Amino acid sequence: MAFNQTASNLFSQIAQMLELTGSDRFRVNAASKASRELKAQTTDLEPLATAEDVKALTALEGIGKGTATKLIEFAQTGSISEHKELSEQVPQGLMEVLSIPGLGPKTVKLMWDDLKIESINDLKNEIAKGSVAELPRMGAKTIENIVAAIEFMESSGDRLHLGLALPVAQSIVEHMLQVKGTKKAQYAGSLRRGEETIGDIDILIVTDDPDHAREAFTTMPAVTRVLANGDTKSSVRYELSSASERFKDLSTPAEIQIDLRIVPAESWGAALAYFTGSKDHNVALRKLAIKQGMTLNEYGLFRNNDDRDDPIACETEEGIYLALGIASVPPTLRQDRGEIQTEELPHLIELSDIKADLHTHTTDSDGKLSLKESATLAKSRGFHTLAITDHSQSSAIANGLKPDRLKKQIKAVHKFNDSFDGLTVIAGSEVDILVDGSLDYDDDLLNVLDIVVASPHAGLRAKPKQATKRLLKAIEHPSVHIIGHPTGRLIQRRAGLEPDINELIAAAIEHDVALEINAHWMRLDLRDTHVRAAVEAGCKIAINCDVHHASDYDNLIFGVLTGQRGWLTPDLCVNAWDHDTLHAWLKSKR
Ligand code: DGT
Ligand code: CA
Ligand code: CA
Ligand code: ZN
Repeated sequence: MAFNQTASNLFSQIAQMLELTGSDRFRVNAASKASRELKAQTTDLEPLATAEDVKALTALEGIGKGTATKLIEFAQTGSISEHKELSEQVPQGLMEVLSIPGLGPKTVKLMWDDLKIESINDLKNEIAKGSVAELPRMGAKTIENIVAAIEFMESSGDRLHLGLALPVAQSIVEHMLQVKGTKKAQYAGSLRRGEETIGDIDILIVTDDPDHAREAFTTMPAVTRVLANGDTKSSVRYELSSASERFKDLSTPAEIQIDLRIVPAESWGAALAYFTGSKDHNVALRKLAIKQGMTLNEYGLFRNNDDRDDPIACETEEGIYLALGIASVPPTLRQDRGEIQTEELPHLIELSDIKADLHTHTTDSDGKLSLKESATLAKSRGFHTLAITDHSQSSAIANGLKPDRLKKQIKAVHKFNDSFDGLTVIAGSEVDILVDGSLDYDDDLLNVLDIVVASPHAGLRAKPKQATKRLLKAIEHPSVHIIGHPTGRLIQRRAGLEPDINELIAAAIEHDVALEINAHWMRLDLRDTHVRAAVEAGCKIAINCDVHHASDYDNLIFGVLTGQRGWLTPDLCVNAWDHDTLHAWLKSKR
């Protein structure tokens, strides 16, 4: 449902820009309400908007005639004219100023009006001059916080989160495939390897009409600058519709570089292998080739002394691995971490193996989906089990459930499950692991839940030793099935806990607890290297979407890619087990 999400982001930006340009309250509120409503929709609005079906759109809760018209415009033209017009009035740099945590539109407008601040750089200069301190409600502490936030944003680099890069790459591949003459198009690089952040997007194509391809690539609406446009390679800067409101305080670049390479049809496999990398994997492969009297490059694998026009393998990646005498290495394993030396590579987990989500929120805490909406989505994905795990009582901001509310919810979930066919819905909790390692409900209550996911949420700056102790205590608790996002890190934003991961893995095996890969692209925690250690030790792993919004179910792929990078096989992943195996494990802890 990328359409809903992107449209929601556009409306959120419209609201912000209206506010910055001094529009009236009514228009601002209408745009930000539209943004929220779009995000909350459980139906994909793209087909309706494409079909110009105003009636069907306005029949949905929260969508009025005005929003419907703009959605249709967005489906047809890829943009909304109101958004475009406002973008001409509001400097892009000012939107970046607005993305600094702790700065709201009112203050930013004042900075723009009174101090002519139009970028983060301007803001830094004005703070240094002392003029920001003279604005109303600007205490020393507030300014200190702004400076710290800017420093953090600048230090977290300009790599893009996997979950933000993938849809961009997919849409460009689709765009290029539609250009006359294109025979093949595929993204390569770190993105194809499923890395958690992406430096730039690499796209390879085969085409009969290179001029046309270059033209189509360099004139995409989001291109802000053409960096290179040669015979075989074009590079552009590409503007991202900035991260959604939900991730307002997430540091993400405003633009990313995209490289397009036009490769000869006959060396497609060799080029794909070369540009997928990783560099270390390529180096190791080339060494292996040299040892066998061969040369490997982006045009093919050649026997030394042979005719350079007559490669041994070059059309497919598999052909190259085969000719080198090793197993074909899936892109996610190309890290030079033993994949070339391992005779039989594992049968990696795939998206289609996942049959359950065991960590999801509903409107009872901070989720946006009702029990029924979430169950319907889970069922439509072919899942056999869905666990409802709302927040526990200490998570006040997340509207965590007090014991009474939880008891009522358990009954409601069980009753719902009896009436809902084709999916088993179970009652659980994402219970806070408190700072001392104890859990946020008493043992009797935990023990009547069908599933307990225990996660750290607060106190994430603890020292490593204390973090280990805290998490070990939760693992040892007899009612706990899964440790949710074990470190609590947020990629490029918060380091999170740094426990001794090997100790956690050993304890998880001893107490038959699964460690979670949280599939949200902002978390991906456990990270790939932790998964690898867990898998080598034989520890159970869960891959959960931590669903709050309908679109969160789409994050599953990022969890699966992270699992693959950790050599995860379906037998160790509890979400890939069949219904009876999973439920027998859940019950074994009761
Ligand atoms: P990124 O963009 O920083 O997230 O990481 P990659 O891996 O996508 O790196 P990138 O975009 O610089 O290059 C794409 C691939 O091309 C890389 O994974 C391997 C290949 N490649 C690029 N430069 C070299 C090189 O100097 N030597 C070798 N062996 N391979 C290279
Ligand atoms: Ca790259
Ligand atoms: Ca590149
Ligand atoms: Zn959660």
